[in-house]
Amino acid sequence: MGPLLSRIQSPDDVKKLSHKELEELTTELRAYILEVVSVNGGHLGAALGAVDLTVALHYCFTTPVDTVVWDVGHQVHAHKILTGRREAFKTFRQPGGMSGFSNKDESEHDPFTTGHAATSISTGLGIAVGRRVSSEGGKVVAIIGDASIVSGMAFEAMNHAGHLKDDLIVILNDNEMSISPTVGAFSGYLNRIISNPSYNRMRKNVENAIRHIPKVGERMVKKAKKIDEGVKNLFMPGLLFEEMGFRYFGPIDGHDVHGLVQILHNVSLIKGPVFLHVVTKKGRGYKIAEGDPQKWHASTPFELETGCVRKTSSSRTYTQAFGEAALEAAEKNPKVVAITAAMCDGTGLLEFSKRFPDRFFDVGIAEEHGVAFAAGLAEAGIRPLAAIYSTFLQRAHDQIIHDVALQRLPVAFCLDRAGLVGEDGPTHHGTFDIAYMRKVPGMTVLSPRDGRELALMTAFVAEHTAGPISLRYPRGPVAEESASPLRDRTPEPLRLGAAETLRAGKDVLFIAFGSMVYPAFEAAEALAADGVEAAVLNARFAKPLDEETILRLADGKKLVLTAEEGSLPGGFGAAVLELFARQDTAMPPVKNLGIPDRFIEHGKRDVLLDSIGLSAAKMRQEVLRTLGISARPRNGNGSGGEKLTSESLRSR
Ligand SMILES: Cc1ncc(C[n+]2csc(CCOP(=O)(O)OP(=O)(O)O)c2C)c(N)n1
Repeated sequence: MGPLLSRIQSPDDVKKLSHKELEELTTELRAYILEVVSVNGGHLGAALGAVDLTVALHYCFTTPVDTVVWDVGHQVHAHKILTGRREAFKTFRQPGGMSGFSNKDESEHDPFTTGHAATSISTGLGIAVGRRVSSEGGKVVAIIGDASIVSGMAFEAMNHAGHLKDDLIVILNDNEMSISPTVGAFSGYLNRIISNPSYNRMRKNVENAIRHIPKVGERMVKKAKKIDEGVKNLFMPGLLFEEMGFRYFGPIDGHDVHGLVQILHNVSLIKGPVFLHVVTKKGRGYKIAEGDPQKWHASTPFELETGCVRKTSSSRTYTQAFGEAALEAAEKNPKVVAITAAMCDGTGLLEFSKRFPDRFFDVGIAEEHGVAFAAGLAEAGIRPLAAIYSTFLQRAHDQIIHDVALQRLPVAFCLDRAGLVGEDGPTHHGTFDIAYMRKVPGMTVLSPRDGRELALMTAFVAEHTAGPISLRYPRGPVAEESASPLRDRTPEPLRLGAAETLRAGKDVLFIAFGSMVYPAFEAAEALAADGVEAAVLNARFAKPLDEETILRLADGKKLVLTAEEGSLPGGFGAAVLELFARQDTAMPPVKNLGIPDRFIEHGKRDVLLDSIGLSAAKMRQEVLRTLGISARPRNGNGSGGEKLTSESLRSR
């Protein structure tokens, strides 16, 4: 760690630095960020790009008296390091360590726990207005990226802010990139502002003029008005923001820390909403990342010198399996199209976008629009595959109900990262979709046990015409690449609402959904050694349930366990309970295994799953505990690898 950085305990220490030292600090921060992220992995490009802005913000403002709201919160590394978390930063994204995003439980300097895009202007405005209502002081700064600002929510917030006229500084951190290059007409508008040659000639003069505005309110306002009106009249940059009620300043060099300090100081004196357009470069200071900003948006651990990524696994992923199956579906049926909301690569659609550029739509960070757009396509007879992460589709819930389901339209929702996602943590875990989809009238909900079944299901949803359908699949390697005995079982052909019986057994029934089928099967195999005969049903569909098969297999069992990688309230297990409650005859006792009614922290996915009882070993324990059976000591490498003894069970 650099000598300056090792002296920084809090933002107060930043304020004591000279301008030259501020620059040195940005260099030391970048080196430290690279040192940690290269070992721990995580978001990188935007974090390196935001270092100078972060230093300038902490020089000019005093958090938490002033509030700085970072959008998404994937670029707050320098902010964390400067706000008392310098040493803790070494535990970045580690289990039990620091989160990879803004996190209000970590520090009073983080006003919100974030991870989803385009919320900062709304929440920042709320704080600004809340402070006015309760007669409290403190400036509010909301920072947002050029891809997020096109989200409906950001525009809604700006529209409101321009109307309310409360003091609010919105900083557009424009690096011309989303994860991939920013898409859409608006990005063209921003680009024209940045690249307008005549404006650029003037830019330095404008910056200098703003810097030298004196510290007095009225004169400052007049001068600022004069400057920005002059600029506006000459070149009209940022006119749109002006018309929305903001005072627009920019574009400003986001890597000139000295210039940023002066401009931030001066705009902080202006009353009402201010819009500061700052231009940064993703990956700034790390040439390898600057050269390929898409790849370096986030990374697994890598060699600092070479940029060589240390691959954690070479296994085929569900994302790949979906991408290939979507391509096949599109080849078969010319009406099949794919939609992504700024996650082309993440949803496995890169190849699709190249092969079928006219049938691929990246709507930007605009999940609500993406879903309503899919509704329109379906109404026009097209078969849209709306490939959106489970967590981000939460935002489009009304469109799912109002624009798709109520119209009985056959939109196929393809939900990647459904379940626990690991190191990204609670903002990104896709735990709610079974519940939020299952309750929608006319919705079909299904999930595969492995990559082979995902291929079957993708083909199925692409041809499903009876209303909307939701296909969820987890993050990570396909289950058939594990050592599980199920790998040798090719999935049976798929039929709407039909489950797949995988194992017979008279004592216990596991009804598992999606990613929980393999662990349930392994638990059942292991239970045989304990003298428990467990049947396993791969539910395939959470809606419609295969009621006939479930009731038949449940009959006479000592215990039924449902297993899902989704939230228990309203989830798959709840559907089975509802089915049992409708029966006139006595049903066996049921245990629902799933994600409890709380937010789950970040960590390794398999460790997190085990911690909430969703591993084969924990499922086995649950059966033994419930049935009051002592576990037989196991040797060898059975499910979960954990050796259970009666003592260890009793001590639990
Ligand atoms: C609602 C939502 N959709 C998608 C994402 C995934 N995502 C994370 S960062 C990002 C790009 C953000 O780009 P921008 O706002 O320009 O900020 P930058 O990363 O360039 O700083 C996307 C699409 C998200 N976090 N939230």
